[in-house]
Order: sequence, then structure tokens, then C-alpha cells
Amino acid sequence: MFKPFVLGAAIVGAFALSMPARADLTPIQVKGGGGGGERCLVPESGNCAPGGNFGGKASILDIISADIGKSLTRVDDSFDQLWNNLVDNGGIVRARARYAGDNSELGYTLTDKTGYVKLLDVFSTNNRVRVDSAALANASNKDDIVAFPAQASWVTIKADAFDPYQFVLRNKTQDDWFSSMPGAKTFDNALDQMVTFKVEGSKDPHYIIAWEDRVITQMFDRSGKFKCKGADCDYNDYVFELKLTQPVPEPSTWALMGMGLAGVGFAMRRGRAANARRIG
Ligand SMILES: [Ca+2]
Ligand SMILES: [Ca+2]
Ligand SMILES: [Ca+2]
Repeated sequence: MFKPFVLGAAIVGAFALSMPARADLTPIQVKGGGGGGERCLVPESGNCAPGGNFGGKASILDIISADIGKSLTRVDDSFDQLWNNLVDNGGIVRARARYAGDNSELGYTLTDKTGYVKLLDVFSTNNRVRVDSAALANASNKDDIVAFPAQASWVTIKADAFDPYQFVLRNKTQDDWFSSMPGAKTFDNALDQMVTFKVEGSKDPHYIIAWEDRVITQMFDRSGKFKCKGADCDYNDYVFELKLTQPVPEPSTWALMGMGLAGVGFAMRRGRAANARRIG
């Protein structure tokens, strides 16, 4: 079953010296879009949010968790902004769920190169959770749960080893572009439009990632209370699955920190060498 927020708390605890003490968990409107007319991403009190069409029924993450046969835990949003892998072309993605009206596509952009690489178009049919399990797809009273269509196969992320990239959601209807890195230049929002969940117990790193596809203009009111404006913050507009083929990459803040420190060391060595030459 879905277990909220456990991993995030562990990560923050381990990095208390270098990271903010507060867990950075972008809030999710659990009622879902359309005043409850859409299946919610995360459960509330064990069920999809009450008061909507799916009140009392499983959330999207509950369904995906059952389909995979593994539990999911929330990833702290400090750690899902940049990604990489330890081998070339080591990441694959496929679409998992879609509860939105706008046309959109998923892609990525390498941070040290220009350009945007499209990975997945949205499914032609909206309002669906895709599963591999025939039992889930055929379950009664779950007519928005369908088997994966043939075109929903895995797609490779073409990135060299250690080459960090941002995920990008492009809302083609609204002409909006969102990055996994909030506030990234050339993208449309400073607020966090993407949330991440880790699949526990998988041999290789394995994640479920979910987007809000409309521009969020405000996430909190002045008192700090969650108050989503400009969008509905349901984060069920586009949900995809990511598998990496190496056992290391958490969302790659770690690798970047290591590269940054290595870079500083290299610069210091160069500086010392230059000084030595001048002195010599
Ligand atoms: Ca995020
Ligand atoms: Ca939405
Ligand atoms: Ca939605």
C-alpha cells in the first residue's frame, strides 16, 4: 500500500547539516480535479478523497502500487529536480495515468545543452490509469482502469552517463512548459509542478512521477496554509513511470554535489599549479 512521506523524512534527517530542516513536500490537492470528478493521485485516510466520484475507491497510486506489487514512498522535493544515471541511456519511461483535458507531452532537457527532447505524447484517451494486471483492468466498477495499450511501451531517455537532465512537461494546449527544476530559466513556473514517489524494493531505482499541467500562480496563503491558485494542484494530470538501470541515482542532487566538490578541487589544484609556475 501507499505509505506517505517516510523516505522524505529519512533523507532530510541524513542531510540536516546541508539541507533545510523542513521536509520539502509540495502539497497535493487530494480531492482531484473537477471538484472530485477525477480519481485522486494520493489517498486521504486510506481512500481516494471523499466527496467526489471516486470517494472511497482506490487512488491512482494505490492502483499502480497494486499493479507493481510494491509499496510507494514520497520523495522529498529537494531531491527530484535533476536526474542522471551511471550508464549511458540508462533510463526508461512510460505513461501510467492521465486525468486532464489539455494536450501535453513529456520530455527532458539536458542542463549543459540546449534543446528539448520529446519522450511521450499523451494518450489519445484521457482519464485513465494504465496497468499491466489483467485482474485490475477487468475489475468491476473501475471503468477508468485499462490495460496498457501497445503504444504505451517503454521509451529510452538518451542521456550520457553522469549527464544531468530535467524532466519537462509541455502543455501544448496552453503553450506552457514546466520543468522538474522549479524556476528553471526558459520554463514557465517558479513553483513545483512535479512530485515523485519511489517504488520500494525494486532491484534498480524505480519511480512514479506526477505533474500538475496548468500554471500554479500561488501555492500558499500568507499564513503558510496550502491554497492552490491558477490550477487545481491535483497532480494527476500526467503520471509516468521511470526506471533507471543502475543502483545509485537518487534524484541526482547527490551526484551534482559530488561533481561540484570535484570541480572545486580541480580548480584549487589548477590555482596551486599556476601559482607554483609563477613563483618558480
Ligand atoms: Ca518536485
Ligand atoms: Ca490539474
Ligand atoms: Ca487533473
